[in-house]
Amino acid sequence: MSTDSIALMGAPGSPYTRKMLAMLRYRRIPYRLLMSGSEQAQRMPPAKVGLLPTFYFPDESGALEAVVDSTPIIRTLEQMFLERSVIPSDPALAFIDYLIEDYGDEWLTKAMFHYRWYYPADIERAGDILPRWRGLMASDEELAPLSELIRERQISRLYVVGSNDTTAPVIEASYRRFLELFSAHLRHGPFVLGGRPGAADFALFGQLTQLTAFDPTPMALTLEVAPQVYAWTSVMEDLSGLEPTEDHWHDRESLPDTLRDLLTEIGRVYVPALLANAQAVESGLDAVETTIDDLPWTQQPFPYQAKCLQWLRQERARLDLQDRAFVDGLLEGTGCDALFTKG
Ligand SMILES: N[C@@H](CCC(=O)N[C@@H](CS)C(=O)NCC(=O)O)C(=O)O
Repeated sequence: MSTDSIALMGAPGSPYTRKMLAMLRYRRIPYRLLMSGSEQAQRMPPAKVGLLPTFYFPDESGALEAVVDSTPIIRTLEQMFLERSVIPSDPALAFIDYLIEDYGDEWLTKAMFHYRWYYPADIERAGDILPRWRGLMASDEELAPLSELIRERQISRLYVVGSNDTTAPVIEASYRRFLELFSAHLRHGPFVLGGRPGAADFALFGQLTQLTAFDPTPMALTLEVAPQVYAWTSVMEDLSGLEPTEDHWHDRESLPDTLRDLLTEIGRVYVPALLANAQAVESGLDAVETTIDDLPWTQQPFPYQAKCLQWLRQERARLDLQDRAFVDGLLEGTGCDALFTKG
């Protein structure tokens, strides 16, 4: 077993797996993907929390240790490999990149999971294909019970992302707006923060691999509303040929207005959900009750996302006064400023 490549376990239907694979390709970091459920994957050390992707890094003794959570893993890989960084060198833009990465990982994923397990056509497709990724030689008879199992399990987990009849209109309207805003923003890119991709691009890409190219309902919507985003997603799959330079990042003094529009969308939907969730977790409530877009929003409290809010605040607190003033100026009036003024 070669040790000079990074080992990870994942699956094609896992948006965070796709996020990290595209990032590894772009950074030309040698890796080997162990398909979730495969014999090879089962021989690897288990992670404390069973999440996809799971990475395996050697500890001091050289033994492999299982590690999960793509955002801190990206930062670990930035320490291990110095070329082709996905973190903007301007600390203020690095914070904006972090905020948009978090939006992709924690809000856009609500649309991804919602569309997949809410509509019959999508439930049918996902239930049919997901077990095939683990059983390429299995017969349809063998796969049928697995399909049923996966459908039941995932539909019963819709509450984790807060997808229900009350929140469906909020999630769907926000996805449609994201498509329109991101389409417009790409014309000033072709990436979120300029001519080279950041962690934010890979986070958005991860969820879009499913929303644009697998689940039939959002796929049709994306092609209708934002063919640009459909095309962008397929290009992001492999950026190993790009030759990024420092100048490819946007200059903070000439950021396109479309970036502010995107931040305003984040402030409109993700921020109120994040703040209400943290409040509910802190107060030990059974439910998060708030309004988003003047519409009711209700979901079960999600402790992991309460941590996401803390990490966002820590990232901003790490900025020096000048960079923080710049970030606060950029976020003022977008709704994202509430992250640091409320609660
Ligand atoms: N914050 C984690 C999220 C990873 C995650 O939730 N992965 C999904 C698959 S895309 C998963 O493993 N879900 C648990 C399950 O389905 O049991 C990351 O960024 O890596």
